[in-house]
Amino acid sequence: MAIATLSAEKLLAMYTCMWRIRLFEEEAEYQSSQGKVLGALHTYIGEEAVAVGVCSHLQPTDYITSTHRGHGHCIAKGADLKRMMAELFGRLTGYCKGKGGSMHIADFSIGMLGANGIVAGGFGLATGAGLAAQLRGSGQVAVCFFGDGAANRGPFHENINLAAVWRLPVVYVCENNQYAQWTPQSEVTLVTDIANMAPAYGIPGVQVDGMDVLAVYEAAGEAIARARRGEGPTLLECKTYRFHGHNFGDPQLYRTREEIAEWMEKRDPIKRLAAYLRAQGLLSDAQDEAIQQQVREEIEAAVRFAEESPYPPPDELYKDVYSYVVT
Ligand SMILES: Cc1ncc(C[n+]2csc(CCOP(=O)(O)OP(=O)(O)O)c2C)c(N)n1
Ligand SMILES: [Mg+2]
Repeated sequence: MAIATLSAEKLLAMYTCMWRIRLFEEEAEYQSSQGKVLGALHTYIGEEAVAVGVCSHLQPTDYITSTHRGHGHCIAKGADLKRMMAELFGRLTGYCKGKGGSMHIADFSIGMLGANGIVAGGFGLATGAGLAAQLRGSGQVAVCFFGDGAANRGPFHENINLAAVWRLPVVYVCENNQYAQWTPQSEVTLVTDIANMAPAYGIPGVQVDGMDVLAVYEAAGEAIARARRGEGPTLLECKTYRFHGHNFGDPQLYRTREEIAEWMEKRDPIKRLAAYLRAQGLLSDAQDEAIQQQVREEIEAAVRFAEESPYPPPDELYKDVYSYVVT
């Protein structure tokens, strides 16, 4: 565990947030198994340290862009669990009035510019947000979360190059969980350390253990401070692992049970932070249980809110929906 000078209050807030993500995702999977969640569900279980380590530095006025696996980013940036759960349930009170589902949750009021069903779809949004912040001279930063798979798409290269040239206040955070859907990363690129691509664009590339929230926090802090100073973007690669399938229902035939068990048993980011907090005398059994209980209650309230909310009425069908008509 990296050394970081954080207050007990901040550390416990980070710990609580990691549990909030974990338990939200477990509940979402359960609700999906009950047929309550409409549409695909990609959970962030195992990767909590990345979103929490990075977002713990951000203000509501800072921006993030997310991915198809976006719940952790939303929660770490301060999104409302009730509106998130309602969106998964397809209800009118959800973030997209129930019409977007898991992959389209956005909340501009907290700088969350959107989950994204298009792999690598967040790059242009984050780079644009960084450009806007630079033009305004506001000191805001934009963080682009993306996966190892997304690094093989054009937007990764185009946006990082442009942000480097214009010294935009953007931090590109690669969540390298070593798989893109069902494909091991090593089958689709010879450069499995994504941070090593940074020098090609003339920017710093930093690799960190993405299962260690304090290590992520430390590295993200430097990258974000650099961006705020006007020194340009950083490519931060967090080595991580998703504990569950690519999406809910994935039989995971492309990796072994032993590999999954090893990561879950030895590298669980929540267990690691708990062990650190206990060693520091900052977390007792009773406190730990109280934190988890508080989060469970928040999530139960979110499920109740979603269940009690109406589905969108038919006259909502064409509202807030944009499409091209090809004639
Ligand atoms: C442009 C595009 N191509 C393909 C897909 C189908 N798809 C959805 S998620 C995914 C894998 C993405 O892998 P990665 O970027 O590593 O993110 P992870 O799922 O590991 O978090 C693919 C290929 C898509 N949604 N968008
Ligand atoms: Mg991946």
